[in-house]
Amino acid sequence: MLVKPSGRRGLSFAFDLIPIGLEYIAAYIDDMVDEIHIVDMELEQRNFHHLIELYRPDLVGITMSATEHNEGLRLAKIAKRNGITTVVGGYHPTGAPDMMLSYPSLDIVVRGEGERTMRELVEKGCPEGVLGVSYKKEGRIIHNGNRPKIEDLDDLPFPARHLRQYSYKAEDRTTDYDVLVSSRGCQGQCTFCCEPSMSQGRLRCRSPENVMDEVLEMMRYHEGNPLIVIFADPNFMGNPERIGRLCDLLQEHDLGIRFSAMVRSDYMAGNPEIVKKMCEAGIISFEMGIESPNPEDLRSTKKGLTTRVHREAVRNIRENGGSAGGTFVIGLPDQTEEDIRRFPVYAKEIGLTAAAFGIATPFPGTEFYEELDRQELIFETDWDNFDEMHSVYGAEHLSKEEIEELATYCMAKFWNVDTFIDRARVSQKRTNEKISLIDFVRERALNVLFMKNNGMKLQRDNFSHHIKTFLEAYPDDRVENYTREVGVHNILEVSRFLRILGPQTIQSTLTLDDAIVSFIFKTTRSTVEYIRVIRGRQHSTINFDIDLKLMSEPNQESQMKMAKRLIAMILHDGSIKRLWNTFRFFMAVGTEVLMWKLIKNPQR
Ligand code: B12
Ligand code: SF4
Repeated sequence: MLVKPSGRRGLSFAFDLIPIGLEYIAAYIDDMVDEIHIVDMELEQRNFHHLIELYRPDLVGITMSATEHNEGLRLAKIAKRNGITTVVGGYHPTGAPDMMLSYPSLDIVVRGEGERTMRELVEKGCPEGVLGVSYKKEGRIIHNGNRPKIEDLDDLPFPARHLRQYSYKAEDRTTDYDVLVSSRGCQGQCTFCCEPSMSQGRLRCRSPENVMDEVLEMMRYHEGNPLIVIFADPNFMGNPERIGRLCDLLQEHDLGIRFSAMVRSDYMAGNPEIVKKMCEAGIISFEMGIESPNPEDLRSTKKGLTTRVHREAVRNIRENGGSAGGTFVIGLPDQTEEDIRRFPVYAKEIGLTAAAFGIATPFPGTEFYEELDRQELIFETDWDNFDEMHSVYGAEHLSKEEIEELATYCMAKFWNVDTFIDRARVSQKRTNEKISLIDFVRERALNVLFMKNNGMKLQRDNFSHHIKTFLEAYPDDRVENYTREVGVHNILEVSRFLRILGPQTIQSTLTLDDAIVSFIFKTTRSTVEYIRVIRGRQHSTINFDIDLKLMSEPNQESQMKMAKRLIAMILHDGSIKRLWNTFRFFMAVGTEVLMWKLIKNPQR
């Protein structure tokens, strides 16, 4: 029984995480075991005791990242109590085999790539002499030698999707989602990343033909449903010629899949023609480790990039209508508040259309961990918090609370209205179409939900405080300047909406205690003149007030309270003119929703 522990963290609040490593292992040993089951406790409805009873496994293998440490151990204990041998693998156990084996519930750690090691382990029935394994014998920990890497990845069977018991969904929770690994490893040496210890700075690639065969198999598995696929390669563009060939194959088949990939910005900057090809072949969403605008950070983390490269990479992606996403690492030992506040500004300046600001986290096995551990600076003992959203070690100039607040500040400063409009504007280059108002609003609702889930899970105790930080960061002159310049009506399909609505100044005010932020939408019969985000309020013709206190108490009662307040507020300012304006607003929204439904589902 191969198990992925539960515990969504960070990005996996946006979409389900697929335990592709376990599917690779299952495919590799499928022919030599009587039965094999892959259990994903995130999506599993039955409890673990029940599954143990049901499948009665001889061996339980658990995949683990740091944030799955606690939950993984809990499952291992249950397995052990039932007399089952337990094996763990993945980035976290590979980085800390001794620590893992200090737990009585864990018998064996598989370090690095798991396929061949697991096969040999199952074949032999004991860990002795199996390369890539650490285990306990007579109270001592034994580390067998490292297993050489699989040189020809085309030799591997495709991951055992046929054993999947769950339906994995993308951000919208309706579109099918899958993961594809077209290469392993990365030539990079970044001090905070687990890849250097996992793959020793080497990149190994599958042939484009072999990858294409898996794409076709994947299409059959998803029965032609709309599909979003993440290339889980740590460094997808590590061999640009190979990607060029893969794009040719993808274009020949024209399957309509939307792909996203994690790439290094130097490869994106240096290969504009391949970037163009990728966008044409459906690889349209990119995540780059930008890390910092500060050359000193790029040097100390051994990232090996320059800010010139950042800009060129983003330009190449934008020109082709792709989504240019960047991740930043905040809270490095000597960063100051001033340094970090520059991050979201820089992200906008270079033109990123998506950004995430992760808190520097020392994962076992990384150079960063070794250094901080040597200096005894790591104070966090709960592995749940090693999620790049919590500060876990003592930095020089900033406290834990300050760093976590700065992460929220960066998110708010970047993810403002102008960024959302800019994303739509860039994708228009590829589609040549305006985005429907309802699609745009639905996407924003998903973003808000993601931030809310993430925030509430991570900052349970001081969620309100973080909302306040968010509100304080939000007012920004850039929004008005940008929306005046580009004209929102040129990007979103709002002509019918504006005709019904007419000239208005719509104000939506968010409050939390004394923090007040208003969003103002100034419309004419055919244009959105501007969107403005200000502290406080201004004169308006239509007004909506939302008290965020109710949002931080997430229960049905508060939702009811919110609805009642909304109605009271609409009726409160009794002037006939205002009521009429508000009525027009709802008429315009209602018409858009109706038309959207008719277009999406014409037979109704
Ligand atoms: C792709 C990826 C993602 C994708 C996942 C897509 C999916 N699967 O659906 C996305 C973007 C969603 C993601 C999210 C996150 N990720 Co991530 N991600 C990666 C990446 C790039 C590759 C992982 C991968 O798929 N490898 C390919 C597969 C085939 O390998 P594998 O799973 O490791 O399995 C092999 C071996 O490890 C081993 N093995 C694994 N499990 C087991 C179990 C047994 C029993 C055995 C025998 C062997 C074994 O055998 C497998 C086959 O060879 C890595 C590495 C990197 N350089 O960045 C980070 C990495 C795994 N992610 C990391 C982090 C921190 C995160 C986030 C917390 C980031 C965030 N703040 O949001 C979230 C985690 C969400 C969660 N846990 O809830 C860290 C984990 C660090 C750690 N030690 O725990 C890594 C290592 C990056 C880093 N910082 O170095 N991630
Ligand atoms: S470039 Fe990315 S995957 Fe490679 S070592 Fe650096 S952070 Fe890790």
